[in-house]
Parts: sequence; structure tokens; C-alpha cells
Amino acid sequence: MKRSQKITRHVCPRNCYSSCSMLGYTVNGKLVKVSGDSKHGYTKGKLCPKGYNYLSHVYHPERLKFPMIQSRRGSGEWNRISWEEAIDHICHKMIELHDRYQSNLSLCLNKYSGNFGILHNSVEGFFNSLGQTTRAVGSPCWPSGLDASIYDFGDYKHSNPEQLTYADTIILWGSNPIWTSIHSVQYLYEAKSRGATIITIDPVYTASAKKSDVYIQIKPGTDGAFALVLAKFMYEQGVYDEDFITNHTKGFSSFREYSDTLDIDALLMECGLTIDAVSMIAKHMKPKRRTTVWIGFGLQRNKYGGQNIRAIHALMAITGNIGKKGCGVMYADLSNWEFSNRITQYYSHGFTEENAYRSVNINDFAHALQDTTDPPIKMLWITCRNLMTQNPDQRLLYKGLLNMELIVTIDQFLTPTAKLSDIVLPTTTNFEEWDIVPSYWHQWLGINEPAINPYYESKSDLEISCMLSKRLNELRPGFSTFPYDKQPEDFIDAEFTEKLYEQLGISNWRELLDGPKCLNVSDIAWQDYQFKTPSKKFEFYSEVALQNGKPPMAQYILANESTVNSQFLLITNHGQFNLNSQFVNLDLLNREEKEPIAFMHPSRARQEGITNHSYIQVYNKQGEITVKCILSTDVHPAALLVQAEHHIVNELVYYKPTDMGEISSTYEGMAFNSIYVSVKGIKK
Ligand SMILES: Nc1nc2c(c(=O)[nH]1)N[C@H]1C(S)=C(S)[C@@H](COP(=O)(O)OP(=O)(O)OC[C@H]3O[C@@H](n4cnc5c(=O)[nH]c(N)nc54)[C@H](O)[C@@H]3O)O[C@H]1N2
Ligand SMILES: Nc1nc2c(c(=O)[nH]1)N[C@H]1C(S)=C(S)[C@@H](COP(=O)(O)OP(=O)(O)OC[C@H]3O[C@@H](n4cnc5c(=O)[nH]c(N)nc54)[C@H](O)[C@@H]3O)O[C@H]1N2
Ligand code: SF4
Ligand SMILES: [Mo]
Repeated sequence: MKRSQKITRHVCPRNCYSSCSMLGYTVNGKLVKVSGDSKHGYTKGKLCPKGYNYLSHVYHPERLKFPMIQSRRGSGEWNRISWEEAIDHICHKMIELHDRYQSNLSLCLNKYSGNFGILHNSVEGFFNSLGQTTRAVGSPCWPSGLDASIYDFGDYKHSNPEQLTYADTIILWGSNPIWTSIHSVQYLYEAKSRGATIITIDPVYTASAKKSDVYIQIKPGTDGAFALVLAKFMYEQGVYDEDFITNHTKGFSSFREYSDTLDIDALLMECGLTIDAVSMIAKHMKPKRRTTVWIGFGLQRNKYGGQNIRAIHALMAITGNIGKKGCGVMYADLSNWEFSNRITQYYSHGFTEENAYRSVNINDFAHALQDTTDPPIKMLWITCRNLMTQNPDQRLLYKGLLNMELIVTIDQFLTPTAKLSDIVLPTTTNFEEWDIVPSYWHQWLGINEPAINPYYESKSDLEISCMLSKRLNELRPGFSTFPYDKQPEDFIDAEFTEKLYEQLGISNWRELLDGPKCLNVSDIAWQDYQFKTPSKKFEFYSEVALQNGKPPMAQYILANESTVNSQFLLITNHGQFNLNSQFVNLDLLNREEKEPIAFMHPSRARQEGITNHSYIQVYNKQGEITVKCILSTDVHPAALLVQAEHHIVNELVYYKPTDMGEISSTYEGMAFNSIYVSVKGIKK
């Protein structure tokens, strides 16, 4: 037999900073190797351990092969069905619900982080084509920080990550790139080799902190206090950029008045820090030293995350570290992607972008399932989501799912969420489908072309949308306006605008098959000082915030939580070898601790009578879990660290909104890191 082989281009579509370009090597129809694509100027041919293990993901023995139906929800009695049967069953139910309620509002979509490829937005497109449905919207990742950026800068955008190399001081403020954003680490090292100082401010002595020059172990949630102290201190020491403040900011005098009232000692006490930490940072933020601060998402998954970020922004504005080479705030950037979003715009039945769905809060989904009425939610479409590991209020969520009339989950694996569904549809990976995947961190765009045939009977989210639309229209003409006769390439065609082509320097998206392309946009964010706020300036004082019922300026509310002494703040960080609930089924090398571990500071363990490596019960009003406890000074005494990849941790987490997020994401973020727990030792 003639040996056939080919090399194809791919992008990793995970909810990850890197959006790596990859090459797939296929021999006789089987993917045999995955490598990084050296034509990608940011990821430069390197992948993370998950990326290098994609073969094990694609051919994982537990991958779903066929559509399946469960005889009773949660029974585990699954039967294989054909796609025709599955789609028919689903469509009949949709029509029945429509006729019962005279609308499609009892049908709810919950989609998030599984795959960020643009063709996956076909799911939203299909739902928009039905008239009004119900939709889980918002984001667990970053809403508070996005809104803080909108209040202060008018938009969220940052410099090309390469600019990190020109910084003299880099502050990793609640970010752990060595684990969650590995490709930016090259720039940190490059900066370091040029003499830069790297400072980490984090309640946990993370892998990134360990490689930094200065580490400040801050009490969780108190970053705003620390940033305000720094801002006040710097100003009083004469370290401020008068030109920037005078010409490009609004509300500085109000901010100064507020900062005059601040008691440095009280605020430092709140952070668990001394003036030494302030002087140390101040030393590295002297005039002419270019400072970049990288604000991580973990910091703002906090009750006051948005305010805390506004305080950090204020510090950077006072010191003039904005709009210049090697300076600025790194957080997120989606400002330059000029896609048409055509794939989502199949609105019908008189509905438009403004009213195409009834929204419920993705972070408070358990309550939404319980409380939504008129009509209630009866059917759930879950795609790119693993609710039963990732969401708060697990018990209520479980109850809510049991109350549904039909749950359909689309996934590659029989996840805990899929196990609670009636129908599970197997879906393709990024080696089996077309797609385009932009990044929220860098400006490179890559493409996915199919390397291999879909795994057994898997189909892409796009194909499933088309099948649904076709069958619905057969059963009830006009039910869906989502086009079902187009090819994936047609949808890609429609996504590219002239502006996007121009910025990428290509005339057809197929040129991406020769290698990823980079947007031709300014490397330095806000270099023109044309901020997008109402005043066109950086706003220390934001009227918009005031109108939205928020403090107009970065503020820190002292003793904002009444803490019972024996409680801990539960910190759930993102792991190195997983991506949320994905990849935990891979046996990755060096994965030391599979068993869930709680890390506790020895001083607290002494108080609680807990010994190293013993088992403890962690509990609160929400639930309880049993975990092994390891004593470590790596974690702040106020905190108990259980990595988020240990999914049982969400049994302790209840919905708690952050302070911002409505502008960027419709709803506030989720304060995953502001949950209190107690512990007790157990014998095991
Ligand atoms: N305690 C705690 N909980 C957290 C967090 C935390 O910090 N602490 N972080 C939160 C954050 S930031 C996030 S983003 C959420 C993530 O929560 P989710 O969005 O629910 O999680 P993921 O695990 O990223 O992906 C969900 C599913 O998508 C599937 N999938 C992958 N590719 C595809 C595809 O192409 N099509 C379909 N249909 N499915 C696909 C995966 O197999 C996986 O089962 O978790 C949140 N939960
Ligand atoms: N390897 C890997 N990469 C990922 C993910 C993953 O699960 N694994 N998830 C992806 C997703 S969905 C997201 S949203 C991002 C998340 O990316 P990150 O924001 O980097 O993730 P976290 O680990 O949640 O938080 C980062 C740091 O914030 C610190 N932190 C928590 N609370 C506070 C606080 O109050 N103050 C300060 N100063 N620091 C605090 C934590 O200790 C942690 O070290 O990463 C993406 N990339
Ligand atoms: S998970 Fe992130 S770093 Fe790893 S291959 Fe995918 S995009 Fe790259
Ligand atoms: Mo996230």
C-alpha cells in the first residue's frame, strides 16, 4: 500500500493566553505527531506539556465515539443511537416546548471555555436563528478586570507581549505565567538578561515567584490597599509624571484628596506587609525605570477585584508608566480583531442583536435554573462546558439539572456534566475540523484545517448546528434561519472583513495555511494617549463608574469582610498540567500530586492542631471535602490553597459576585477567591 503523509496547520483553541500554532503530522490517515509551528512569532514553535501531548488527547481511550442516550438521567445506562435518531429526538422536543410555551425561551444554551474557535460561535448563531431563547452569559475568567480597564482607559488593550523585554521592572501582580502563560516567560528571561528586576506580588509563592528577584506575599484581596499605599508613597517621594498627569488624565486632584486621607499603616496592616515592601518596590519604580505590570485574572476573582485593579492602574498612571516602550499594564487585549461575526448573526422572527435572548448569569447558573420563570428553563444545551466541575453551587446545580426535561451535552468525553445528560453528542478536536482562532493576549492569527477524519462519529459544533437547523425546518418550516447547506470554509470566508485582511497583510484567509499571520497594529498600547473614556483621558475619576453605582475612584474599603479568626480564604489557582477541567485525564509526566491537596501555612496549622500530610475536612455552609493537608510557607497564613484542577473544590464554592463586570460581560465576575472555609483534622 502506498504510504500517504501530510503536514497540516492547527491552532490550540483552549481558553489559554498562548493560542499556539501547531503542525499536525498524519500518516495513512492517522495523526502521528504534533509539534509547535515555528512560523508563529509569539509561540515560536514551542508548546506546553498539554500541547505536546495532544496525540494522547485525540486518541484517548475514553473519547466519545457515538451519540448516546441515557435511559434515566445519572443512571449510567447508556445506549448508542444514530445521529438521525439523536437529532430527531432533540428537534421534536424543541418543537414541543415551543408549542407549549409559544416561544423558545424554555430552551437554554450554556457554552463557554471548551473551544474558543470562531466557527464554534455557530452555536450562538444557531440559537439566534430560533428567535428568543435563554442564554447563560458572562464570564468566570476576567470581567472585573475588563471593566476596571474600561473605566480607566476606556477599553482593554495592552502592548505586544514582546514589550516586556524592554521593561526595567516587571511586576507579576497575581499572575503565574510559568504555569498559565508559558510563552511569555521567554520575554521575562530576556528582560532579566538585560538587567530587569522581576517582582511577584501574590499570596502564594508560585513557580513564577520562585524565579523572580523580589517576592511579596500579600494577604489575598488586599491588593487595592497596597497599590494605593504605593501610589501615595511614590507621589509624596516626588516620583510622578507631571506631564502625563496634567495632560492625559482626569480627576487626579480628587484622587489626591482621597489619598491624603489614607492611613498608610492601617492599609499596610490590612495587607499583612510593612513599609519595607513599599520601599523595595518604590526603589524599582524610580523615574526613568520602565515598569510593566502584568495583572493576572486570579487577583480579580475577588469580591473587590475591580477596585483593586483600578488602584493598580492609578499607580501606573501616576508614575507615567503608560503608552511608552517597555511600560504599561498587561491584562487582556481583544481590541484589534475586526471579524464580521457573521456566524452569530442569523437573527430571526423579528429579533435582533439587542433582544435575541433572555440572559441568565453563567456564574450563578444554579440559581438561574431554579429561579427563572415564565417560562421556566426546561431544556439545556451544554457545549464547551463542564458545569459539574467548574461552577459554584454544585448541589443546587445538580438539583436543577435533575429538574430539566431534556439535557443535551456535546463533548469529547463523558464528563461529570455529560453523565447528568440525556443525550451526549461526540465532538471533533481541532485536528478534525476547520477553524480560525484569535488570541486575547497576542496579535497572531492561525488556522485549523482537518488533519484526520473525525474520530468515529464525532461532529463539530458547526456541523451539529447545521443538522439541527435542517431537521427543524423539515419538521416545521421556518423554525431556524441558520444556513445548513454551507461548508465550514464558507463560514470562514464570511468572517474576514477587508480591514482584517489589510491588517494581516493577506488577501485571502487560505494564506494562513502557509503560516500564521500577525496583525499590523501598534506594539505599544495607548502610545497616542487617545484613551477611549468619555473625557478621552485616563480617568482616575470615572463618572461612568459613579453612574453605574460604583465608587468613582479606586478605593479600598478597610476590613471589608468580617472574618472569623479560624477561617481561611480558599484560593483555587489554575494548574500547570490541565486547562480547567481539560487534560486531567492525561498521565502527564511530573504530575506529582493527583490527590487533592490543601496547602496551609504551618503557623495556622499549629493553631488548628493540624499535622503535615494528615487528612483534613474543609467545610463551610456550602459543603465539605476531605483532602490531604501539606504544610508550607509558600501559602499566606490567611489562605488555604487547593488547586482548581481538583474539581471537588467547587463543592465549597457558592456564587459570590465580584464588584464589576456588567459593562464588558453583562454580569459581574465570580469571586472564586473570596470564599471562606474552616478546617478540622480527621483520622483516616
Ligand atoms: N474553584 C474554581 N473554579 C473555577 C475557576 C477557578 O479559578 N476556581 N476558574 C473558572 C474559569 S476562569 C473558567 S474559564 C471556567 C471553565 O469552565 P468550563 O468552560 O466549563 O471548562 P473547560 O474545562 O475549559 O471546558 C469545558 C468542556 O469543553 C469540552 N470541549 C473541548 N473542546 C470542545 C469542542 O470543540 N466542542 C465542545 N462541544 N466541547 C469541547 C471539554 O472536553 C470540557 O469538558 O472554570 C471556572 N471555575
Ligand atoms: N496551565 C494552565 N493554563 C491556563 C489555565 C489552566 O487551568 N491551566 N486556565 C486558563 C484560564 S481559563 C484562565 S482564566 C487563566 C487564568 O490565569 P491566571 O490569572 O494566571 O490564573 P490563577 O492561577 O487563577 O491566578 C493567578 C495568580 O493569582 C494569585 N492570586 C489569587 N488571589 C490573589 C489576590 O488576592 N492577590 C494577588 N496579588 N494574587 C492573587 C494566585 O495565587 C495565582 O498565583 O489561565 C488560562 N491558562
Ligand atoms: S494549552 Fe495553551 S500553551 Fe498549551 S498548547 Fe494550548 S494554547 Fe498552547
Ligand atoms: Mo478562565
